[in-house]
Amino acid sequence: MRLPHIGTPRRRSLGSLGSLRGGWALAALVACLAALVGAPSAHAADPPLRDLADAKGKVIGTAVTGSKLTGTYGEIAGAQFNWLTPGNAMKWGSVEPTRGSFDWAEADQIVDFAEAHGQEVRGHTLVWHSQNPNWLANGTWTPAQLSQLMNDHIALEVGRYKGRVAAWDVVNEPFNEDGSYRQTLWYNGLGVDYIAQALTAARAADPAAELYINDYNVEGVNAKSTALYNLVRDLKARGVPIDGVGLQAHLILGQVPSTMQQNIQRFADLGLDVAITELDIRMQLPADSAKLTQQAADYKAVMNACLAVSRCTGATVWGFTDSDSWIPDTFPGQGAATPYDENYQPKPAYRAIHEALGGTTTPPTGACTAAYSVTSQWDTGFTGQVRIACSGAALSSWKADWTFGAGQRITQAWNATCTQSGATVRCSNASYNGTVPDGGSVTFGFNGSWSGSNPVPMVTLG
Ligand code: 9MR
Repeated sequence: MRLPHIGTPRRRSLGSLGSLRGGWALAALVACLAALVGAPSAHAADPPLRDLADAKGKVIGTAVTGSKLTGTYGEIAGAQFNWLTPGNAMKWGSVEPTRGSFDWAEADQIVDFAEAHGQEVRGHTLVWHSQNPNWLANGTWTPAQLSQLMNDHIALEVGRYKGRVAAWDVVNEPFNEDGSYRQTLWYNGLGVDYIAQALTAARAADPAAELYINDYNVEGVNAKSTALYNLVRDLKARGVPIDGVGLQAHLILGQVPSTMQQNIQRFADLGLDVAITELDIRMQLPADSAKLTQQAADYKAVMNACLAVSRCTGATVWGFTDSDSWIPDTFPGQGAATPYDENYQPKPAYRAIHEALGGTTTPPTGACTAAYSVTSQWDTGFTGQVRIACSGAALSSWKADWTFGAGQRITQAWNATCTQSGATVRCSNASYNGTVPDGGSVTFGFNGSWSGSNPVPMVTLG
């Protein structure tokens, strides 16, 4: 596994109050809730997930959509993760929708973004039964033609990103649930040998890239994972290039397989790396605090199963925000499967990943905290305040930062100097209120504009 670059530490924010749609009464309620929740922000800035993962030599990745890599989505994707996987951009149907006519725009964009942010890329995916272009899926091919098409595709795509994509999901989802081979274009045309052929072609196109077979429902010990185990054991024995297995880990709330660590270990014992490649944990909507707490425990269990095995490279989440998740479209009524909510506020699952990666589990005893509240709200505007309070700690000059989740803009501030760039607001003390003594507090206020919703952000103190 390649070690990701060490990123610049960023501050975290915590918790979520969801989105608020209009109304004075609701605004007052939110003000109370925000005060009660207290938006705890540790005085010392907490490291982002990627710094914790880097320190352990592990992957913390996310699937991304290229068109969304701006604003808050781009900031979080760049700040928190050390690996990116294009969610759809590198699939055959995306890159060659018409035979011989290529569209690399989104894939290039994601690889460029990753490089600009010191991130590695997981290429996904070269040989799959799904999301193939119609011309390929509906064509009639001899085995020789099929083999040529597959080999040429791999040579072209892997070659294009040679040295820039660290690992490839070369073959995706080759098995049925009972461990038999899935009847696909590739299997039906070429037999099981398509897998060895694909791996060999990928190795030739970029000898430095790590080559994986990736599948779902193979997280615990079961018939399907045993079929995968037998396959990769035999490939290795035959000298076919294979570096690892990807366990997708599209999981259901409360159903992390108890044999996950044991399963990871048995692949590792073959001399293979194991990556958690598409982690999400879905629940029946609406989410509530009990479900989110269970989800956090589930995320932690997955992280711990991986971290307990040195050859487990780490985990990639399949979208980091509930606003960019495949679950609601595929499983109607289910969702909330990722570590951030739809307004980019971290959920308990985020904390769980943070803690599993070695982040602090309990807030320091002495701390300064910041509580954001909306004190009044009307059709297009609102007044808000942040109260900074210290207990067992003190501040001599303070900064309070947050990220708006729904396009809000600060128009005016008092008792602080505030600037806004994109969604990011940075405030610092006025000349007369920089000191927050132990046991004391400072409050500053602001007016802002909003539309659609006005969710409460979490404030980070510095
Ligand atoms: O996240 C992807 C979604 O946007 C696509 O509509 C879907 C089509 O099948 O594929 C999703 O990603 C899949 C991944 O490529 C392979 N494992 C299962 C993922 C979820 O379906």
